[in-house]
Amino acid sequence: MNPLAKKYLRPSQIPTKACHGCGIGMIENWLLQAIDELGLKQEDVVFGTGIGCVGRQTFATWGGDNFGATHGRALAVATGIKLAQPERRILVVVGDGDAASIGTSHLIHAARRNLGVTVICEDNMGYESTGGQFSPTTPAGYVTNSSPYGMVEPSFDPCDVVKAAGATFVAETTATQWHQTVKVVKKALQNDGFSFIHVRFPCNENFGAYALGTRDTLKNLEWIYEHTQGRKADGSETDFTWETGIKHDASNSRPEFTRLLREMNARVQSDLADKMAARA
Ligand SMILES: Cc1ncc(C[n+]2csc(CCOP(=O)(O)OP(=O)(O)O)c2C)c(N)n1
Ligand code: SF4
Repeated sequence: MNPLAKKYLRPSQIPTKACHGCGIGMIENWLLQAIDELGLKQEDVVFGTGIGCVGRQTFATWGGDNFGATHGRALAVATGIKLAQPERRILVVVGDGDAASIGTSHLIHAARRNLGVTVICEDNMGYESTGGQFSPTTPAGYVTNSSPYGMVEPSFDPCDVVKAAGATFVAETTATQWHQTVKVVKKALQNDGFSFIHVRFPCNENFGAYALGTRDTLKNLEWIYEHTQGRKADGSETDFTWETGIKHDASNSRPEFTRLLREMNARVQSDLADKMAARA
């Protein structure tokens, strides 16, 4: 067994139930590497997930404390946990539908508040667990199960959204960038505030089959690689390029949200105690 999996994960949850060649397990391995390189223990991290393939394949894999939230609501649960247990690192792993569609409102406001969580948005460019419908990150023009004539809507970039909302650390990588992903996850986990990492990965089963016409793992990964580089294997330009790397780093530049809440709570309690004492 992978030594990092042995150190951090629950043996009953391995191997993953994901489809052959899916990128979810690979990204989780990179998260473990970042956690390990920071010297964190199981009890230092609370691992939260949403719903969907990303949620289902990673839920309760972590050997320490876990939570699984309803679709789009992981950051609401994470807020309560961070408030109660500020010393823990909260790692939230969600899909693009979860983070950037049904959960967008939570995402924006968690960024605005500078909630102390690290969100890993694992983006397979659609709602894959429900059969491959398009999501807000499906590239325009691409065929999915619910856009047989091509995606009519323009996509949006969740990194731009959280940065504009006030996130203090924002980065983007793809499933072809192992070392870069580990590096930015380590930086994200060291920010006592809202960190967001957007990682695109291949879903061979749905996105690959509908949009790219292939379930071949290597061809799907090659498509991701080409769009990370902006160039195809034959040297021609791709139809678009993902800009990867650190998009914004203002780590530890403003107070973490639940710290402000706890400080306010202490002031309220002290004022109440003063008033009670004055009445006695
Ligand atoms: C409140 C709610 N609405 C809708 C659903 C149905 N549903 C389950 S997974 C999913 C889409 C998941 O997409 P994404 O978050 O991108 O994850 P993926 O499966 O692609 O990894 C939807 C709409 C649900 N479970 N709960
Ligand atoms: S449907 Fe796609 S995202 Fe879901 S487990 Fe299979 S390959 Fe992975």
